[in-house]
Amino acid sequence: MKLAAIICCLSMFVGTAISAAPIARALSILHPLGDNTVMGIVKMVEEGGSLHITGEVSGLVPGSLHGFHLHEFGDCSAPDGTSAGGHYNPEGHFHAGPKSRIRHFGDFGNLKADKLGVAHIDIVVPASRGLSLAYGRGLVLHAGPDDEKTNPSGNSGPRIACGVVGISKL
Ligand SMILES: [Cu+2]
Ligand SMILES: [Zn+2]
Repeated sequence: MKLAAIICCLSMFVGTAISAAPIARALSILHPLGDNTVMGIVKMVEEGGSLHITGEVSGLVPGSLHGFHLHEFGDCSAPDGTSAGGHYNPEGHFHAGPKSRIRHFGDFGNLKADKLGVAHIDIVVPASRGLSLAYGRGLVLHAGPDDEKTNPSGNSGPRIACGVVGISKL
């Protein structure tokens, strides 16, 4: 009985120690969907109530704009990316742009390709609920621009690249 009590207390201590370690960085490799050749690497860091999203996506039409979101599921298995589900929206808000506090958690706005067809990502979004919500979900890039107002997804068209968000050390 005494031993059981010790093991119980010990496991509680270990459990507390593990959950106390904050995980504040994420990485996602975007893979092309269907016939696209779009590829990318995206990093996310939690910085005092915001998410800072950086990275690069290549294989885009020069000068083009593309809706970019965190979707509910980290499942990019469907050829058209629909297995990733809709925009991740734990608070039940309407679709909006990345600057809005009232938006889908996953509304990251648009990526713009440069003249070489490469989008350089540098987005800061308010994130009152932390990055831990993003792990294991799916990042999706769309063929068209996100108008940042039309529900449920900003009218940004088919999905052209998808990646799962993982815990990162760097
Ligand atoms: Cu999307
Ligand atoms: Zn949305």
